[in-house]
Amino acid sequence: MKITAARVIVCCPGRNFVTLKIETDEGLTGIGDATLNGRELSVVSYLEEHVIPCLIGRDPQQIEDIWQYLYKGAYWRRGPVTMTAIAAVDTALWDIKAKIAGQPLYQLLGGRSRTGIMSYAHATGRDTAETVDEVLRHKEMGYLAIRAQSGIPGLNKVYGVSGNGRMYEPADGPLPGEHDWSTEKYLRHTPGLFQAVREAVGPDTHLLHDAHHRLTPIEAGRLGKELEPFHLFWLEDPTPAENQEAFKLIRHHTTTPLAVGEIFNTVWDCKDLIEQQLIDYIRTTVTHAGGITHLRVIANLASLYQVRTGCHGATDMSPVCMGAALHFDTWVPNFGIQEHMAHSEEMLSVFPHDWRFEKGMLYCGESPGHGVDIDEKLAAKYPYQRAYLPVNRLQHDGTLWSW
Ligand code: KDG
Ligand code: MG
Repeated sequence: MKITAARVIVCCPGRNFVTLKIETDEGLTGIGDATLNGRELSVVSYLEEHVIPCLIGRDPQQIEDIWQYLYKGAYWRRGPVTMTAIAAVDTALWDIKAKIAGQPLYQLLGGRSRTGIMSYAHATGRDTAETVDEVLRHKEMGYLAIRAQSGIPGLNKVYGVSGNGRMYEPADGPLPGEHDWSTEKYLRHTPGLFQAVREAVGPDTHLLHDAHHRLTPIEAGRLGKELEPFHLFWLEDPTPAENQEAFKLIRHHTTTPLAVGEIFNTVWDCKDLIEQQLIDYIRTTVTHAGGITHLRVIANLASLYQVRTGCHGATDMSPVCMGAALHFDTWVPNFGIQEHMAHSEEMLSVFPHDWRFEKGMLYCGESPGHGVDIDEKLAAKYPYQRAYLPVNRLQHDGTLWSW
């Protein structure tokens, strides 16, 4: 079998998605998600100019060799653009391999390890009362785990809060929006938010929170400690993780479980965090961490240290990523949880899929491959629109801060 063509499809059914489609001489095709929020066309160019010419004529079944060829063969290793491009190829090739076998993808990974995938929802409100209502609404929907984020008194725009009652979508354009930030205000507000949420929701629902890289290690230690009475499932991205050592300081101060990794792209980004047991959940997912092939390397390392997976599942990865991630989650022995920030109906209509959501659980389908396709005619009706993630500035003096 040979790869005869590969094409990149860019569409914007409410937000931008980049999809790679690989075709073979035997008529089988596979697709992979190549969406890198706010930097979409850099991956398109990487694929079209540098990757696709190297794929033509290769045997699509040699997934590992193609992965190594694209990773080691480029000389320039790692980085979000490279690894997202490799991930798209890898996902499409696993899709093809599973279709050749006539099996759902999870069967090729080692088979089913669980009946369904526990997912967590996003509950957000402009203030504590609204967030509590949203948490209760998601509990009603059957979610066993819910992430709570709320507006902060005195701040205009805050990560995770839509403010207009619509679905939260941080990417807007044509230039980056500006948010303001005050760690003091955030730290004053957040323990009270979780006290109210825990009181309302009861002891059984798992609660999560995303600090979105804004705290210093010692501030993160303080927050983790103050949240301990409310028994969080995890505190996510408490501090930027370029310096993996930083997590030692947080660990010394709190038993609140920590989750990191949605912006990591290889195992090297989390090697020390995992080996030194500085985190509890690793958030890498298929699209940004080199596909199924490399995600498996990360999960296997994590399994040695009782670190569990918590795949990133925001809407800026397409339903193709979700499909592939659910097959991975169905197999991976050290599964923790899967993020589920539901796509809109418009987004889902462009990507016919067989995965489903039912009462807080996600289920991959049983059709051969990863079970997600792209309706190219419909996709063509939604042309690309440039959109940026916002930037963040300290409220009191405008210093640029992590968003
Ligand atoms: O593109 C950025 C989003 O993926 C990110 O802000 C979402 O932090 C996020 C999360 O936990 O889903
Ligand atoms: Mg996050």
